[in-house]
Amino acid sequence: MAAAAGEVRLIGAWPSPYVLRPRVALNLKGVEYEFLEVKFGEKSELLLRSNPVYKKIPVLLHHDKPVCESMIIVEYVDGAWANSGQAILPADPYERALHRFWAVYIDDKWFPSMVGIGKAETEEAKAESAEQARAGLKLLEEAF
Ligand SMILES: N[C@@H](CCC(=O)N[C@@H](CS)C(=O)NCC(=O)O)C(=O)O
Repeated sequence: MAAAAGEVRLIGAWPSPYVLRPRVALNLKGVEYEFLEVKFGEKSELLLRSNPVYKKIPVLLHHDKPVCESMIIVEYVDGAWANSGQAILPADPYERALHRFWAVYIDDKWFPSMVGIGKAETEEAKAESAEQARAGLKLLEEAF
């Protein structure tokens, strides 16, 4: 869906998995947007103004109004462009709750174990994080 220049902008960095969420959502909806690439960890003036609480990417700017937090952005995109592309979240409240639950699980449990592999200072700690990540993936496979 063609958007007027500057109507939809996304502040992000390409390697961030959190930034991928709104990018996938915007693509599924066919919404054109401007990608405002920042360096990983860089706090641009626009980022600080748009997300003063967490100071994190991604931030969606729709008509200059900021929307923060990747899953909140996905839900916003789903609602704001409800009539274009495919629905992202299920309409049924229970199914929606289940989708939100697993998104929170990925953020709170699974992703930290992935990060833990890279940050581990001993082989033992690395193996422990890898095992947690594997178990988390198995759980996700079973859930879906
Ligand atoms: N809960 C946030 C997490 C976002 C997040 O952690 N973003 C990272 C990039 S992957 C960030 O901006 N890190 C910079 C920092 O922590 O200062 C979301 O889902 O959007």
